[in-house]
Amino acid sequence: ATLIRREDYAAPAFWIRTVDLSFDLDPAKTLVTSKMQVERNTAVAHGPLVLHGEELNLLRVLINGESVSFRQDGHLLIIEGAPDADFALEIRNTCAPEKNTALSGLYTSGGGFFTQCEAEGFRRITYFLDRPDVMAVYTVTLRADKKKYPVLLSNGNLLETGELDNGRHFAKWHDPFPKPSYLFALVAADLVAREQRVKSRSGKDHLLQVYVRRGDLEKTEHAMNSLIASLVWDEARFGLPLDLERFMVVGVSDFNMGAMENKGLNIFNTSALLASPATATDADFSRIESIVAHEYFHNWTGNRVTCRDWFQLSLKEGLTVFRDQEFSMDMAGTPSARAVCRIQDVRSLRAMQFPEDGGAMAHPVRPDQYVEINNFYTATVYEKGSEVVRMYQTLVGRAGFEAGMKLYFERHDGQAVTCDDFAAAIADANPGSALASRLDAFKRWYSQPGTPRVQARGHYDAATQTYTLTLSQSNKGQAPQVIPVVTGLVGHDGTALAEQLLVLDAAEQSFTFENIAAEPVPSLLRGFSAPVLLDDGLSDAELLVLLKHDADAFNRWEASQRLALNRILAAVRAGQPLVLDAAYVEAMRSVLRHPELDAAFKELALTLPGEAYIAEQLEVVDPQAIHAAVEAAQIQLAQALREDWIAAFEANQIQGGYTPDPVSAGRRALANLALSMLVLDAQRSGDTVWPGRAYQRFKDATNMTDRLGALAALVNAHAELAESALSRFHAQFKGEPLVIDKWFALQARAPEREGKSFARVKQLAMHADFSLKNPNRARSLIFSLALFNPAAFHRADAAGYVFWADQVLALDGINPQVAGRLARAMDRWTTLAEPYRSAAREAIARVAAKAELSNDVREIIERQLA
Ligand code: HT7
Ligand code: ZN
Repeated sequence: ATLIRREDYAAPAFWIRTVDLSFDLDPAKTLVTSKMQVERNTAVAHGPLVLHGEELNLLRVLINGESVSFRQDGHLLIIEGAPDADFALEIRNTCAPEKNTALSGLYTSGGGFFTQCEAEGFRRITYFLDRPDVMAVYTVTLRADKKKYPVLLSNGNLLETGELDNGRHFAKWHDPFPKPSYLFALVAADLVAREQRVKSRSGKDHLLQVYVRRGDLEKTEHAMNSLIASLVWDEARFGLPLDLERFMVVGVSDFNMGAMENKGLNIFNTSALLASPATATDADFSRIESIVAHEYFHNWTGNRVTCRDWFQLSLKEGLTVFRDQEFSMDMAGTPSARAVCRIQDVRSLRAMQFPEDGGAMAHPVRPDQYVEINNFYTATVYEKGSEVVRMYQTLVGRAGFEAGMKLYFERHDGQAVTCDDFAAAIADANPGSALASRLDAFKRWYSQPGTPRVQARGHYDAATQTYTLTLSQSNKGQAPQVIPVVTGLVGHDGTALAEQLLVLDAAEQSFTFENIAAEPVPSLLRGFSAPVLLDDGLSDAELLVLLKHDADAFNRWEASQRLALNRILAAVRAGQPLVLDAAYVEAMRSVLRHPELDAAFKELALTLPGEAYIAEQLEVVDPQAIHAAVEAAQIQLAQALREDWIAAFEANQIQGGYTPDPVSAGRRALANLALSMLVLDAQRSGDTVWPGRAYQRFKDATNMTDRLGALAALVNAHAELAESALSRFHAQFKGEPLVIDKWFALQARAPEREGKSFARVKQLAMHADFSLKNPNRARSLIFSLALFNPAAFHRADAAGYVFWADQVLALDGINPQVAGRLARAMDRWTTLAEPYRSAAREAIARVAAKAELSNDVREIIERQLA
């Protein structure tokens, strides 16, 4: 395996300007002919033409119509005698789509052909300069059996279709925009489309199409609406129009990630595309909206301006996540619905990215090296990358950021560029801003891994009526970063005294507020203005002031989480059972009873911090102790607030049809939380009424959110009725793979009780519906256990780790990318308490000992053992 280093970047020796590809599609053996116009890069001295190719059968290589000598070295095809003058290169090869279980390159799924080329899948289709800085204009001809594959799609505009011999037909496509090979796509399948014609602000007509399998058409309305909303938003917010007459979206059920932004032909995992009230939850509706938007937004941030090399991945991913988060907030509408979006984004950043930044795979937003680029599609590149973009906006203001984006496109449209180019555009558009004067220091966010720790301590001087805040930062001895700290001062009676953007750019700095009449409570990092761990030293009394009065909804929620976290950590650290105090319980009761707070906010405030986030606060992690403390807190909240849970459940029943709007979704979420608390409490008290009501609601529900919520209440409480509800659910939805995924996931994520959840997962791994070959199914069962159910996974008898090692090895033989992701479940093993730590090391060593591991898994495992 080769280590690729960012500092070794060199421009290619050749450019490929145009590609004429033709495919004779056959599942066993597809013939690919590629005719390219190639020219030497005059900026680079002489060198051979070196093309990438993997798992291909090479048939011929011609230069200007003549055969040419070449050699093959591993995955490289080397032509020493490539001419200096521009030339035509023709390559013919075959590949085997039906054998492609890795789902990278050209593969079959559900009887159709699909492609996935990012990051390096194109080289599994044909030989090419498969790197993002080589941009070409593509013309693509597809030939296939007409009956089996009536729909033939590729990027750009349809030029021609027609009939061929032997029941075959063809379609010819042309994409006028030069693009890197990772944005190439083709689809050949039996699909139907939902179509919509739209007119953009500038008056141009566009055809939008969402292609799916025949029975799924009614589940595409939400995706189409999300696409239209994305189009409108990008033109209004950033002045970025759709540049194509036709924009296609296709669903496929075997897919390694959520979706892919191929130019004009986005390909989606069906889980990120299909939704109906009966089969999808509110969370699914919201995820679909944001992924449809994300892929659409890539058309500018990623496709029109792309990455020079894969180290710059966050240039497109961090920026596009930022854009989809802003879109979701704007779609949510009200200030409190926007805050709910922000809270959800931060919760997931803390659950996924913070552990990554402290673990074996810690890397900067712009990594310095990799073995397998697929391992770097991470929460750091995506979510922390988005936080970095958000900090630009905080530092230059919203209008300043929009001006920066405008300059970025003016300078770089049609180019493959770097994160430095983006930083320069935002700073140059905002001379004199808090960013421009600190640009070099700000860029440490791209190069320094780890989550900075910020400490804040305040001092009030009554004599001078000043409040001095001293902020300090540290990140494993690295240089100080530029940390925007949006700060408010709140009076003990709730009066808003001040709000200011403080920019911390040194190891320690003091900021003084004048004319402060009484000692305030500081509300720091409002809206989570930087991705840091904050120690503000606030007392319970001060947190209660913020919970009640803070004008910043994010920090009100944060106070609720801090109050819970302090109690859970104290119990875990002391090795004592958790006993909730009256002050905390009463604070939670006031939130639940509050006449003005939204249901969505109440649900978030009353949900305890996740076990992964709790683990991040501890030096030595005992997953069972954390789980016991969280469970105790839940049981006590369930009992103490029983009457309030009943009231919340009753008050949040929605009459009438289903709509996934934020207000209704928030009410359903609170009703589901209340129901799960009531069923949990019934397990303690022996009451049968609430389990019975949950079962009834499960049966009668008219949408998946309510049905799954009621089922989860029964399963998570280990109620007796859970078994019959699970069988009923399975029977009812056996024809709906995405719902069966939920059935697997729900059981695999059930809070552990006496080893039952783990035993259930092992049993389900033998279920007739289970298969490791379909990534969604593998994720629903195996990943749910290993990455999302710590107490079921980390067992004193090491059985969880043995199971993990077996599954990683089995998956690696099928799909290395997905296996690499599963391997990550052990990233934080060094912080585990004994006996988990030793057992974990043994399991990792067993995987490492396997001779023929993929690069994907080997890189992760070696980093874990380093
Ligand atoms: N840009 C896309 C990344 C992606 C991907 C990467 C590696 C392997 C398979 C993949 N499928 C999609 C998705 C996105 O960020 O929009
Ligand atoms: Zn993306």
